[in-house]
Amino acid sequence: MGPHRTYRKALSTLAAALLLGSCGKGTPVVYPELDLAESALLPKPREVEASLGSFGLDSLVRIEIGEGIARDSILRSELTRFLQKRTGWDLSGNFIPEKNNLLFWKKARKDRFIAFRLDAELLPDQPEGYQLQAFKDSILVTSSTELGLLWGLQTLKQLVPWKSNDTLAEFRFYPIPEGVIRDYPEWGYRGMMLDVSRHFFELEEVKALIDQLAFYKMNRLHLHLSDDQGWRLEIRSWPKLTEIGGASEVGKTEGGYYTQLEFRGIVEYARERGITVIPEFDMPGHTQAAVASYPELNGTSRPAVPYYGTRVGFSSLATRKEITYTFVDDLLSEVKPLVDGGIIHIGGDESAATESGDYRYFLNRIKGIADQKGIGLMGWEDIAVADIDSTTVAQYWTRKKNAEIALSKGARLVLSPASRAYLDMKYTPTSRYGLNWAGYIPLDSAYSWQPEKEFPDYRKSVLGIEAPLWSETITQPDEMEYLAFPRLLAYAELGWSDPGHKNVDDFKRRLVGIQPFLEEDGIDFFRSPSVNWK
Ligand code: TNX
Repeated sequence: MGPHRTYRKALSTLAAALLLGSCGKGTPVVYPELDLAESALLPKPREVEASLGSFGLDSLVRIEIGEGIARDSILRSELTRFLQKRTGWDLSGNFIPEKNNLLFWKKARKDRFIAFRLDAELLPDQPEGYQLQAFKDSILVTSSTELGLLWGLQTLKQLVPWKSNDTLAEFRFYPIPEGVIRDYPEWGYRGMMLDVSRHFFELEEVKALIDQLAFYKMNRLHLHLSDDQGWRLEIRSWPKLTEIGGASEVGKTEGGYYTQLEFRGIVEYARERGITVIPEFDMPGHTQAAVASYPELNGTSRPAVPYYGTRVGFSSLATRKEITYTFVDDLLSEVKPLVDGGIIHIGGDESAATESGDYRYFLNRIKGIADQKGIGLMGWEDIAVADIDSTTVAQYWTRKKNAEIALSKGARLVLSPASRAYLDMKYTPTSRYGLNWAGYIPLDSAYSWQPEKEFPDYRKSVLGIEAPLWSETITQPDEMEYLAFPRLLAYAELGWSDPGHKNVDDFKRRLVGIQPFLEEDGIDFFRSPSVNWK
């Protein structure tokens, strides 16, 4: 079938024709004909085959988390929590095999169940792919991986209607459209960055953001943990980083930091939900908070005092002093286990106060230390001038030339061009928050970005996309949400969906369908004027 598959139109949600089914006691029940292709799924799945009919989700449904699934408990708890929220039913006792809830198993439906199962044959080349089959009597979510099952769960959540059907049967049920979804992502790296340095965001606020990212199948959270205005992660061998550097933020309001235990909590919370956290420590520039904490690290003649403004490019580590490399070594040693040996981002952008030879020298020294520790580095595209290699990821944000140099050295790219992907750019000149140095990014132009067109041979050279949210102008969650939503959903779709299926009107239709989720979660999204919000 061609790229525009059978998205059947015209069948309204509660179609006129009804099918006959039966409830446990034999009373005839009619299940409505629903069209899966009309569902407001975001990001848009690859393939949807609608077959008219529905699965009736009721309080007696059995739920199975298949054998050998290590993420059993997160699948269970996420599903139970979600269904409780949506239906009011506590279905925690409905899981197979039966435990101590004999009462339920006496009544339980023999004819209907929801199952999550591993199947090595299912899209074996797509490590995040999954299939969701909805039949009259069962919903089967299958994947060759546990990640795939998590993404399948998010899709299932988006399929449960907001209201039960109270007219078609004597009991309450939620009809889920019948059909098959086969789905997998376009890119392996689908990220967002949050700058917690310019303004600090609390632990619970970051976790709430992780829930949002997971719901839209995004799988990377890059945390910008240090900059001129604040140092946000406890480093035990350099305690003043957070004692002094953790106290400041833009505008001189109260800063903050995460203890290693708290940060580890964020990493684990994210990982359970399919998201990898990438910690960034920006160096050798953007380091005023570090040098204010340890003046011996100061590489400029500027006083080593805290900074509360929003300028960039004035600070630098002392690139020719050995103490700086002791610092970097200690830092990487402490952070590596916190992210289970995953990628560490070392910034490297806008080091205008570092002489260019010193900049290269510094980066090459860091690269050596990282290699020796077996750490893969990521950095802003500026790092292309150093001796980077195929273990390095360069993040393209403004100069294509640099990104091309990085590629020529074997590095791979994550794409975040500021004029297309920066969540801190205002929507329009009247936006309440945000900057405009890279232009304005209304929702439609965010969605119209074509990351696959940025570099030739992109499947080899590009890992994916990331939408960074710098926090100079935002101090708390509602302000963060105003800039991030709804554009984040456009980036989620660019990261996941087939570019050949792209259609801005259809995207906006589905966005309106998703609106109740945003409202339920209290997300203060910007009412982009081009969308017919409810
Ligand atoms: C540029 S993007 C920066 C940040 C600012 C941002 C504001 C990048 C690598 N550096 O320091 O916060 O612009 O949009």
